[in-house]
Amino acid sequence: MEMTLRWYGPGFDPVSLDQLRQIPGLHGVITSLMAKQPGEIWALEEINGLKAEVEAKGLKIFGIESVNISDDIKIGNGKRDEHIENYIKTLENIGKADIHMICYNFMPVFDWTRTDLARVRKDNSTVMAYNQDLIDTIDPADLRGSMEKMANGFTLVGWEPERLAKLKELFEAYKDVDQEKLFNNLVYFLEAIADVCAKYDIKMAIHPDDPAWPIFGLPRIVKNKDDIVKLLKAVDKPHNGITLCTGSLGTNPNNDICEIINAAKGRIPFAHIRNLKYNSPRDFEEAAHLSADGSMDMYKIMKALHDSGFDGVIRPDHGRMIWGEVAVPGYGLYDRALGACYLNGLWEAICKNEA
Ligand code: CS2
Ligand code: MN
Repeated sequence: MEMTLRWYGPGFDPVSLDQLRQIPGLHGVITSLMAKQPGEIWALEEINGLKAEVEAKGLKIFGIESVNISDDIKIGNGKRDEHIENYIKTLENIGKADIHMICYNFMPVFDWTRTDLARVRKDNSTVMAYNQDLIDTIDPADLRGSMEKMANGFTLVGWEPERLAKLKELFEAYKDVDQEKLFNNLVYFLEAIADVCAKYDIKMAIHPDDPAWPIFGLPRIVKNKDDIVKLLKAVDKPHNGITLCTGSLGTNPNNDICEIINAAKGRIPFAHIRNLKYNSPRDFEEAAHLSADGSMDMYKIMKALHDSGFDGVIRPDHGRMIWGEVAVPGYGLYDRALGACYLNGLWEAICKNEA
């Protein structure tokens, strides 16, 4: 298992590699070329430039999160095949740069969705939160505006201004895309990239839906164990894997994370481990990674991962904003560093207890 943290890259992340490299047990990062638009080719030089920056600090790139999938590929229209061709060229270059894991998502329009990016807790730290009543009443365009206002001036992944400036057209473009069509488009994409992934030993790790149910009438197809098993069977090839994101799948308390781990055994190259707290069936908020701070049992999850033979990459996912830090919401240094150390501690205890 390799413990990593996400680093948004130069110019996009107030957290530095110099800070990350001082987290004990951290040997690398998950990163991306944040300025690239979905559908563009990533040149080998650009990837090697990012790699050189990370390696100059004694760290390694253990994966890319993300090479985003264009809406044309998700909808299955217009430039789909051109964008898939470009994606294949990008995968070739990522493979040539000796990087072998990509986290991506197939959520229509929005990536993870929250209604509050800085809900104040009793300890005066802040967390991201979700309230279904608000989602049921807010216009998506207003949600976009409020997310941008709460984002501390940072670009939120999946909420890129360029893409969401065309929000009305996007919803129009997806109007005939139901779950089945979205799923078939995902299979089409995964089959098209199978050869290049085999050639360069690249594992694609699809990120689950967050929250794990359809929102604004948009279909979502990576919500639970059945969805995941169906996808892994539909393209039963080594490159087709999942990102086990406990905080995304965990938004639905009916999702048994340990059961999902066992159902996807051997097909989990990447895991986002984070905790959350259910306030009601229609309201949840994020939490510190420590089990007792939220509603999830992080020991049980890490044990299930270990016992499933997991040998992939882990990163602590969204943390609280603590100690007055201002950073990309969910991606402050301090609480993710605390999370990385806690998760490493759990892992060490599980491994030594097995010995
Ligand atoms: C991330 C996702 O911040 C997060 O919740 O886990 O945005 C993830 O990076 C994307 O869905 C992957 O494409
Ligand atoms: Mn995640």
